[in-house]
Amino acid sequence: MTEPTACLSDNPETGVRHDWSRAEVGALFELPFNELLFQAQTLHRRHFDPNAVQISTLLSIKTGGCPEDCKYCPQSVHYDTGLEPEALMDVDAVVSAARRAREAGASRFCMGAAWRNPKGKNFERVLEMVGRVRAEGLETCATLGMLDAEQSRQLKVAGLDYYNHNLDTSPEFYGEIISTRTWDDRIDTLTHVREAGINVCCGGIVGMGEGRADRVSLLCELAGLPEHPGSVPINRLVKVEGTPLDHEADIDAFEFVRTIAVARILMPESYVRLSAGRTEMTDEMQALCFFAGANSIFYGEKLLTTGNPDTANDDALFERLGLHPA
Ligand code: SAM
Ligand code: DTB
Ligand code: SF4
Repeated sequence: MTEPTACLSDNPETGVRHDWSRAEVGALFELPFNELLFQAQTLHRRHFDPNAVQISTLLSIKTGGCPEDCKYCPQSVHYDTGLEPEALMDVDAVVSAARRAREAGASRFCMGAAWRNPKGKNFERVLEMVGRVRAEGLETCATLGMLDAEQSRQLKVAGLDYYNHNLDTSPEFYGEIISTRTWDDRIDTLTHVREAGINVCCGGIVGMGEGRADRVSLLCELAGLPEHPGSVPINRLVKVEGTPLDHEADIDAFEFVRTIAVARILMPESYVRLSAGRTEMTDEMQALCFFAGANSIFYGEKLLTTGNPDTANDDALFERLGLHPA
């Protein structure tokens, strides 16, 4: 039997490292499933209450019509998914939705816009939304596409707590998925956000036809950022008719759970969000993801444009597993 090259004893203090090699991370993926989950859960409970799950709610504040060509995305103008584009919402309507989310138990409200990057009057309206949502007592998060340094500073001043901008996949596989925005563009936005003092929410999507080596590489890149993202969303591809990835084969359920476990081990102080794709997962699979170290979800019946589990089902799942909101 070969010995794993990485284990908890490498990091007796906090387990936080930024120098994980592809070989080490590949070795974690290769561990027997029970061994991997045990390591992930052991590290998880050093840093978090193992029964607490952070609850975020998403709202699409500007839907569809996006000029980018991300092959997974129903909101791109490049694909005919039957989605009706909508203009940027009014501030009052967003604040009402945020209030409802808070009353339903969310601690963070995430506003998503299908833009390459925000501009002009629309950006000013988003700044107002951020301030008003924060005044409702919620943590604020936004995902608006690429940001420059000045926009990042303005969002910080307006009260933005988190900015979501994903690496999406490995640098090696990236060109198969997106051609209109480069990997380096994404790194630049993440730098601006971090330097403005906003917490970074950054993860990716699995199940897009990438190989395990790409999942290894994506997680190495995330853990290699100058600071580990405060939140790491792991999305399982939601296949939408009309997008080029509609007919992609499903990723194996255990491989998905392994991806969560490795994310937990590599970024032990980060919230790992079991993100898009829960509607297609069984309760049992989600329970395994929580055991593997996932400790955040999107709660509410819609993600941006696609479905998310019924809140009644999520409430029942929390009850059955003895989980509580963080
Ligand atoms: N337009 C902005 C951007 O991409 O920079 C923000 C919104 S975009 C929808 C946010 C993230 O949602 C994407 O980076 C991607 O990781 C995720 N996403 C989009 N469509 C998805 C799908 N069909 N399945 C899983 N995740 C998806
Ligand atoms: C993230 O990583 N996942 C969320 C959030 N960040 C913005 C979005 C998932 C979108 C799924 C497809 C849709 O509903 O349009
Ligand atoms: Fe546009 Fe974001 Fe969708 Fe890409 S993921 S097409 S940038 S909305």
